[in-house]
Amino acid sequence: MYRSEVPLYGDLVQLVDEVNAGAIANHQGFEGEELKREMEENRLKVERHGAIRVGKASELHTLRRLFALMAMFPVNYYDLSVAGLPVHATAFRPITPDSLTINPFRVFTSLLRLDLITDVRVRQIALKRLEKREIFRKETIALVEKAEAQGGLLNEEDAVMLVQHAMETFRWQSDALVEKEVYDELKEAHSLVADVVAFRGPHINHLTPRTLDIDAVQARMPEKKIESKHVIEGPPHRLCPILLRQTSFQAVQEPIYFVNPNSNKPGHDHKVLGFHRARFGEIEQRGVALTPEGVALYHRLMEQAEAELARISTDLKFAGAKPVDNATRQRVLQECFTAFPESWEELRARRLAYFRYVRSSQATRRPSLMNGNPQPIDMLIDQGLIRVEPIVYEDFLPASAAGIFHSNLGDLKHLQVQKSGPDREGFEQALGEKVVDGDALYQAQQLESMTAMLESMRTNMA
Ligand code: OOG
Ligand code: NI
Repeated sequence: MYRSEVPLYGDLVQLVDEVNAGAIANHQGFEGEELKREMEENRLKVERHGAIRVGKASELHTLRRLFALMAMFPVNYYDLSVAGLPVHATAFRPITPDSLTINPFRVFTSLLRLDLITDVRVRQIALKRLEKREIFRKETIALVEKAEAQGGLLNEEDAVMLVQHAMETFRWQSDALVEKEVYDELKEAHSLVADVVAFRGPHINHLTPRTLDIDAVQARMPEKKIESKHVIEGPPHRLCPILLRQTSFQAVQEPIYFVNPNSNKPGHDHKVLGFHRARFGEIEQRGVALTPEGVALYHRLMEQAEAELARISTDLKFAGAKPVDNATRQRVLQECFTAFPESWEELRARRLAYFRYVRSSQATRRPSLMNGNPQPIDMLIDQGLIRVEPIVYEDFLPASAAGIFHSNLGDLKHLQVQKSGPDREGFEQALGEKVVDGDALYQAQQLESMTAMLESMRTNMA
């Protein structure tokens, strides 16, 4: 659906597939772990995330119930008000290793926070328009209720129907919910308010394929006539990739048809033509999930880099030059991140990242990388009896998300957003459930792999 709606997205996916095929061909492999590699390549072929924005609590609540039927659960709370955006968000995604391997589809879902809009009139218009809006088909609601009554299950026929009806909620609808004057007024307050309130549904605003080499894709975008966002968000290139790096292409301008207040008078067209920018493309490269210690080190180094970049940017402005370009940004980040370990073994030994522990098929002795006080498990790794595999970071980074939002909302000159801090409680109340803690999931995955591995060693010895 999205590919036919936004053809440029299809071009981007093609570019990503080309780059990924090259990266896989050059890959040295995981010590003969063919099966695992194959699984990861299959995952990579289908791996996407999308994003939607909803306007009211009941919409988020129904989305939660709908996604739960697809084994997608809200993970983490993201407060975007710190970046001047009147939304908070979560990401619906699979949470078990098995379902992540089949298809790790995630939907970054934002809820509008009208309480942060300072203009009382705009707030009231938005409330009134949203109140009457219904983004789900009645068939969707009926099937969700049916499934819930059957313990979360549907027969095949109903399941197919549910997907078909539910999909319509996310489709682009060029017929606006409001008149042009209302759209203009909402947009003046904040483009995000217009994007949510002026439409009949929460159109998917981007779908993001995962690449193994984001620098290559960014460099090759002009080849496909794709105008990329100017810098890559997140950490720099690393030999052992960490967390998440993202870049996007600019939103496309699309026609929309506003409600015509004079349409019942003779001689007036039914609709009023206008334009809106909402839908864009994005790519991402995912690395290892970091422990709280790793995340703290990441933030410390990012802060250092941002301070240095701010200094360079001021100098450039002074000299009348353009803003900091991607090459400069990456160079500064690289310099700051020399303080971040760049081998899996060190990341593991210093407990900065999460790993899966697996028994090795053949023990291969190798020189010890340990110093200090190695634990028994470290010695087994040293002796090659245990192998470790990085656990992929499956979530998002608020600072990068804010950068992506901003690059696609255009110039926010008339920013009227209160900085009132997060409202996790309000979000969870709307959701009807607490969000899952992403960190706890990685920790559990690491621990479970360790337990299973030790258990298998014990049975083997007995
Ligand atoms: C969501 C932006 C956040 C990401 O990848 O961080 C996001 C939006 O623009 O609605 O998708
Ligand atoms: Ni995204």
